[in-house]
Amino acid sequence: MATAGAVLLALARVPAHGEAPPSTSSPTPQSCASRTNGGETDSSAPASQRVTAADARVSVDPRQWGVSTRYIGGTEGSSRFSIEDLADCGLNTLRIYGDMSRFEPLDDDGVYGSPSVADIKANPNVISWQRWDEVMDSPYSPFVKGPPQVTWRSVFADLKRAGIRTVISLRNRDAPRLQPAWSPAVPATEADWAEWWEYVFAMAYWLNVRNDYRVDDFEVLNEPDNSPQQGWLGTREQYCEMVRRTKDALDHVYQTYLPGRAYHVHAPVSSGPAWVPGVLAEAGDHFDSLNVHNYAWWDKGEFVRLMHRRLAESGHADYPLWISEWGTYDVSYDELYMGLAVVENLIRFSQPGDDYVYGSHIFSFYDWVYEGTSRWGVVTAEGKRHATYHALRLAIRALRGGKPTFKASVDAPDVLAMATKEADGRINLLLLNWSKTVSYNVTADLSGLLADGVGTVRQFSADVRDDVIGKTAVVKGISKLAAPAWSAVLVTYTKDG
Ligand SMILES: [Ca+2]
Repeated sequence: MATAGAVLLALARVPAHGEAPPSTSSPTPQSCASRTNGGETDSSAPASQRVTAADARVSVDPRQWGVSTRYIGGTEGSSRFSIEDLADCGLNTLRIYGDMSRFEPLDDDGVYGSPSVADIKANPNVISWQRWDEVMDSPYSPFVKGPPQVTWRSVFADLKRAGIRTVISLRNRDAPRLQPAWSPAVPATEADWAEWWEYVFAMAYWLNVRNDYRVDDFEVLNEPDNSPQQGWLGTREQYCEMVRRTKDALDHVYQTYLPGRAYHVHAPVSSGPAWVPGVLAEAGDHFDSLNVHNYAWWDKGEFVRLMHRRLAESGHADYPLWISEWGTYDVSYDELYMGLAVVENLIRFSQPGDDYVYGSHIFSFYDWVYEGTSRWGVVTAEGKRHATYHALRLAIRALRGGKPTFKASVDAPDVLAMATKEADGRINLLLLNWSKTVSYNVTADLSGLLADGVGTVRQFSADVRDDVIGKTAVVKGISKLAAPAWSAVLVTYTKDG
């Protein structure tokens, strides 16, 4: 039996995400911002002299377009956990790797293949809950610099208290070490399946029946198509059986102990689109949320639209789409243009129809620190908040939570805009100026939504990090504001009086 310290050491060396960079390298910001029409300028001149001014007009359609993306969040990092960061940023979802190496590093009763599904159904206390309590009361891990008082239990409790929806990725083997060794890489025998069924049952039961942490979203594995890097060594067909067995265990927990409570099975959690049609065809009725990863942050929604087409083709058009890893791990989140790219993607996620994304997790919210190398997180291991943190927070203010959206047409191809409405009637106008060389003087026509009022202006740019920079009036529906080169601007309007 390993000591707790040995277990922690082992866990600390296991990244839940793989080491390989995306197969497609990131483009330069210039190619990303293909809308830029600022023209060629003398690049030898100081930046401040290269920016020119132009006028732009934004017209907001007062008819509701749709609702904004519901959930905006991050995948955990290996280096830190602070509920203050998550709450300050405004995340309302966090994705956690629910690896067996973390929660059942050793077979909890020491008898392989036991307890059986029938045993558990007859009496859930055949599971050694004392062992599960010990794991959940141990420090959150893999954990490089965190305080020991942050335990799995405190993480789940903090997330619930903060209203953050936890999505947990259930995984039999982690990556790239394929641990724990006692768990089969690909379940095949009834004993193998009994252990997996017990694991799924125990996670859901411990989180929601034995305790009340409200973790109701379960991913079946992480990037099973990315083999062997992400731990799954089976075929797509074997993965589909994994989905069916996982759902069966979750169905039993919720139907028996939490009748009427909603829960969600996410699949295929793939690294790309290849497995999506097959998994939808073979196991599409055994999950209810399409969950995929996409690191092509420059693709202008192409991947998301493909996923909606696949859902429609398989007869599952009503399934919510989650992108449980997106962003970059070869560009620093401290780059201004990554912040702008995050705003652009979240605006696109909030567009209706085939552009819509129900929930998303940036990879990774915190740095990955793995054997001396660091991946770029939105927040560093030391708690430094990169530029993208502030861009994300600005976008979250406007877009989080399924707010009514309003289409905003812009006559400048560099500028993307969208309006949303708060429950209390305030109107948000979010603008993104992708031009590095043109600063826009924007005339926004909000007349269908608001006659007279005042707007509080926030900005994200080279000089401003989601700070309030002033106010602007709305007079007869018209509001004037500035969108500097390479900026995102959020104006929140209230009616006079
Ligand atoms: Ca066992």
